[in-house]
Amino acid sequence: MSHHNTNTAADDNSFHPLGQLGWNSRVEAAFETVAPGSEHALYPARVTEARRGSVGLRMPQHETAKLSPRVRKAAEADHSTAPTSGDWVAVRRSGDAWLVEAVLDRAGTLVRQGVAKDSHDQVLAANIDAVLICEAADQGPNVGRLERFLSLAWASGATPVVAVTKAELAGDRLPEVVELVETVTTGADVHTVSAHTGLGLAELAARLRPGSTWVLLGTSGAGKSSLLNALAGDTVMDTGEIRDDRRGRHTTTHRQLIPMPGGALFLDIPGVRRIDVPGDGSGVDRTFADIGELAERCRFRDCSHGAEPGCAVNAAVDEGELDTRRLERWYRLRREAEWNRSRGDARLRAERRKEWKRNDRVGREAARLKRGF
Ligand SMILES: Nc1nc2c(ncn2[C@@H]2O[C@H](COP(=O)(O)OP(=O)(O)OP(=O)(O)O)[C@@H](O)[C@H]2O)c(=O)[nH]1
Ligand SMILES: [Mg+2]
Ligand SMILES: [Zn+2]
Repeated sequence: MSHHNTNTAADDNSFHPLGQLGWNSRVEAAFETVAPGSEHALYPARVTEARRGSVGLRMPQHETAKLSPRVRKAAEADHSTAPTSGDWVAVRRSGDAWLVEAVLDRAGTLVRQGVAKDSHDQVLAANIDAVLICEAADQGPNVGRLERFLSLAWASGATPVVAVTKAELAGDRLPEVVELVETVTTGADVHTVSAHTGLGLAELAARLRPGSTWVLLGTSGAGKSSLLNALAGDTVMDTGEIRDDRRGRHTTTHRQLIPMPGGALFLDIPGVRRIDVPGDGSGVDRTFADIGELAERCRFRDCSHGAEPGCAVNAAVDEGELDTRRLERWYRLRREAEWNRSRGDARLRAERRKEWKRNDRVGREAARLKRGF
């Protein structure tokens, strides 16, 4: 069993008014870095949903806040700095409205790589402790997709947990499905659940510690919202019939942070179809830790697992311990992570160039004004 380590007994926040929302000493310290220097009285709040130019908050009562000009401008320049679900923010009163003055330092962010040429990464969720990856038992499983979700989750810094959902629909195939899932989930616990029959719910619920923040990840129709409702014992999210996963067919349409009866928080997000592995390859490395361990036993430090003698990776393939298809997917995801990193670097370079040009222009303008012509 792997466990995330926030909110230990030494960090008991159940007495704090924001404790129900995941307030802890780390967040408190982050708040202390912005609060004292401000000319306004600032209050901490947690973002439950992000909208255009505003956010839904809990502090702990429900409020809506607009973004201050500074936060808005920063978000326009780099969308990944915009307050997102799960973020802790500092707000102030302005007339009869609330204004977000600062987004506090984040821990554990689920980041989706920008897919368009010049697009920024999208922060799907901030300050998360665990990622619950949902894969329906009756549709596969799709191991390649699971590996992508796992790479994304590991890169977030949070603990991935896998839920094989709709277990009762797999019938006799269930053991086979779970076994297949377990061949690709090195280091992550797998729970077999059914929102309809209640299978495995108590075991999963036992892992949801008060004040911890979980995010649900899976394709549309994987049963994320249904699982959430079943764990809550109540309808907290709408669920929908499975459609053919075309555009605009998602039942959950926006991200929302939902407190659960046991004190954990869940972020339900719309199904994700396309997962680009993050340029930071650490997520891929963790996902394929089994192959990484083999590679350490290769005779040569820089073994390419090609035709070299003493290659432990190839030996494992020969002995039937490692599936060549998994090995190929590892190569592919590593290449993709590298490509995404270089693309991110290229975008950063282009932006920096733009910034220099702008500064240049501003400098020339200032010099011109000084000269008086
Ligand atoms: N038989 C069975 N059906 C389930 C189970 N869990 C969910 N479903 C069905 O699967 C469909 C999709 O479920 P949702 O919970 O809406 O899926 P979702 O992952 O939230 O989908 P999006 O919000 O579109 O991302 C619904 O018709 C559910 O009734 C289950 O345990 N058993
Ligand atoms: Mg949903
Ligand atoms: Zn090798």
